[in-house]
Amino acid sequence: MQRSFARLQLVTLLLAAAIGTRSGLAQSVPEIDDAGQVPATAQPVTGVSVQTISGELTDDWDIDLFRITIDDHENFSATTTPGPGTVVDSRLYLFDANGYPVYMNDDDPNDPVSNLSLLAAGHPFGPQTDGDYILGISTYFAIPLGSDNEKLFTEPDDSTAPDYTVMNGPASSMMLTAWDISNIQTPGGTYTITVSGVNGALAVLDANMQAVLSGRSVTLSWNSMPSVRNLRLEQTAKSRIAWTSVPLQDAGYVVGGRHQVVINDLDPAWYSFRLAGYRADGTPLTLGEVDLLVPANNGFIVSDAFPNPASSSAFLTIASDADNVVEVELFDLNGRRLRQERVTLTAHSNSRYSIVRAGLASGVYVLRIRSARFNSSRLVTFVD
Ligand SMILES: [Ca+2]
Ligand SMILES: [Ca+2]
Ligand SMILES: [Ca+2]
Repeated sequence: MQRSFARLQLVTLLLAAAIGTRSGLAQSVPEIDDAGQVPATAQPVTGVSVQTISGELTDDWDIDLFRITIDDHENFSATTTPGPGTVVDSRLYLFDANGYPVYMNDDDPNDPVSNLSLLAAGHPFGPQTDGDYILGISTYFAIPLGSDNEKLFTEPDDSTAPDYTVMNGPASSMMLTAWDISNIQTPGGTYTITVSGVNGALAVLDANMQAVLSGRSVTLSWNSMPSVRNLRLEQTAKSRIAWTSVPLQDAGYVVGGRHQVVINDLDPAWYSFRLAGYRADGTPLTLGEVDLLVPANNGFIVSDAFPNPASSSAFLTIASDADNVVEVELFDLNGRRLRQERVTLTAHSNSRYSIVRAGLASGVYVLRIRSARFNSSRLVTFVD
């Protein structure tokens, strides 16, 4: 018991330390093992207020990519800084979350002698929105390539009198799939990338979630959200309060394309589906939400009357999978029709039908809701 308690205390302390770090202290993020060189293997940078990212290009041809969240794109910058063992000639690259080129730089225009690099803030080639990006570093001079084997960025080496101190914009509409390392001329080494605008705060992410209904099966699809952890799907029938959670396979690191999941045998009802997850630093995210009517075989849904019993009025909700007109009739228990009304329905939207007591004695009444292909009834009780 004593040992367990001590361990618990340690865990608590570590948690407190982690939370303390998250609540504002600037962070130094180390490379773990070896950061990958394609979007699918980029190392996620966790935490907020990231100030530096440090690691090592272990070989001349090592390339390291990091997933970062830029929450202040106008002030985003990244620069390699000198230190013992630092790589002697670096290049820095920024790609969007899917690996499309944003901008790159070889030599810092403010310090071209160092051969270190700067992705300058406020540059027209720089990031135009907050969100998730991939920051890359290599030696001079690896060349990022698209799936067509073409260069992703304009290259200073393309000109006869190359200026290595410019910011280079995209030269391709492809995303990063490989690197040309045949021209690398400088050895690897350690690096420290100092960044600004990388605070890891919540950026709006939209997974473009969509639902397609077939019978009583729904296919839900959404864009990959590479930086999202513990992705889960939640669903609720509209009439219920509780959301039930369906854990999904962690979609982290998957890039490009769309994910999809099929949910079968849904009971006829109104549903909301919600895609949720967590940012790497633990911030909860809602990535998409979609409403869906799963109609009964006849294409209609009619709720029970509510409240029931009622004192002065009740209502029911009618929905259809197509534009429709239904007839709503009210009978007493002797089968006498007391009211008759036509209700116009718009496809995939709820129509609320009110049953006003006005003049009805207390007792049980039958509501019949019908159209050419539908006939259903509900009971409503009025009490004094
Ligand atoms: Ca490395
Ligand atoms: Ca690497
Ligand atoms: Ca350089």
